Amino acid sequence: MDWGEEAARRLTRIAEAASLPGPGVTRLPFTEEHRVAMGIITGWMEAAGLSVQMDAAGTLVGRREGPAGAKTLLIGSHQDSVPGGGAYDGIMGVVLGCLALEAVKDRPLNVAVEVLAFADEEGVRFPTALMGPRVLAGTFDAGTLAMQDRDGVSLRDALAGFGGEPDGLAQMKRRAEEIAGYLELHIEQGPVLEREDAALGLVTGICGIERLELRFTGSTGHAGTVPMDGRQDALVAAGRFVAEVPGMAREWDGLRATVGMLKVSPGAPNAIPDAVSLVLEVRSERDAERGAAVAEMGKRAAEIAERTGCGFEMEQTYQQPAVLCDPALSDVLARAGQGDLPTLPSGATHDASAMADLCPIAMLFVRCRDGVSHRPDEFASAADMGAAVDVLARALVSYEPA
Ligand code: HGY
Ligand code: MN
Ligand code: MN
Repeated sequence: MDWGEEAARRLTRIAEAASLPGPGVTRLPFTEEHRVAMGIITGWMEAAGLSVQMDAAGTLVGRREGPAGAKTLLIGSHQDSVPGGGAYDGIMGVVLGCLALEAVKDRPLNVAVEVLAFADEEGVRFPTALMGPRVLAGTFDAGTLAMQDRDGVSLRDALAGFGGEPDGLAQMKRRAEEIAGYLELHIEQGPVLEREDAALGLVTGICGIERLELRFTGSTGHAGTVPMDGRQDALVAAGRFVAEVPGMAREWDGLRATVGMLKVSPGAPNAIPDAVSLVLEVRSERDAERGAAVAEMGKRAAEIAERTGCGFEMEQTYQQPAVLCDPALSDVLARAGQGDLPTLPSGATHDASAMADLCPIAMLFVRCRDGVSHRPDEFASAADMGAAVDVLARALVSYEPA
């Protein structure tokens, strides 16, 4: 079988069948689209000879038993997408894992293997993410079950309604000594492999993330009668800060800072804005630098607010530390790569970020056309996906857990 062409066929099918209408793929967790995807992924896992069940966190688990007492090697990624996202982000790692196991179905392995299709990595529907891997790693915060989506549905109710067991999550922590490691194959979502004319690359580490809500407060008034002098316009303060973010980010090598959400009130064309809240996201491979950058940006924001006669406060709403990939597990992929795979850091985060709290992790990137992701035109070629299946299949057959 041409594993790459099969991967392309399957990804096209699931993108069409399991998505809300509209450009690209929109498949949020614990939705009808997710349920359709579960049925399709079940077929992939069964074709690979895996036993299939959904765990309490809504993760679909396909398992191949190993020799008595053998450790389990985990392979996985996420089934969900961003709204109007691509057909490869996340789900590619699930289909390539299934195809590699299908390719070695009749070969003996030294480990048991599980393919994991996690429900929610993007954190779009709820202001939290990575429930699936965090439950396995024992780092899940049950308090997040109370978080609600835009319709006021709690994560708890959405999970229960999908057939998950919110009250069974605590018992799902895996025993680290039983797990050999976690491998995630993922589209690069950046331009590096394409620039290096490489189909595949080994990930060195995954950046850390911090998200902060910044609130600027001024005083509203009639846009036509209040003189320009002396206004306390919260949007002017926020706008001056947003305009400075790119320059501030460049002061730290490799740091990324983005303002992707902003709310204005009263939000009327004839009323001076008196309250603006925005979300600043800062990413870096180096947590200490990220912390220093966030502190400096907060300081600059406060100075801007003061100069504009506005109030200011900043609150951290999310953070996950940078994690390094395990050299020994990465070397298993490198040797299976039969040649020198280029290495690169990941600016995007992944389920592997959370799995690192349970076991060693390694990631294999697949070349991404034009470095475009989180967009309908995200694309990886069948040939490159086929190369990834070959590397993973060779890694599985040769793998000897430490
Ligand atoms: O935000 C990220 O890096 C990932 O796509 N959720
Ligand atoms: Mn993504
Ligand atoms: Mn992803």
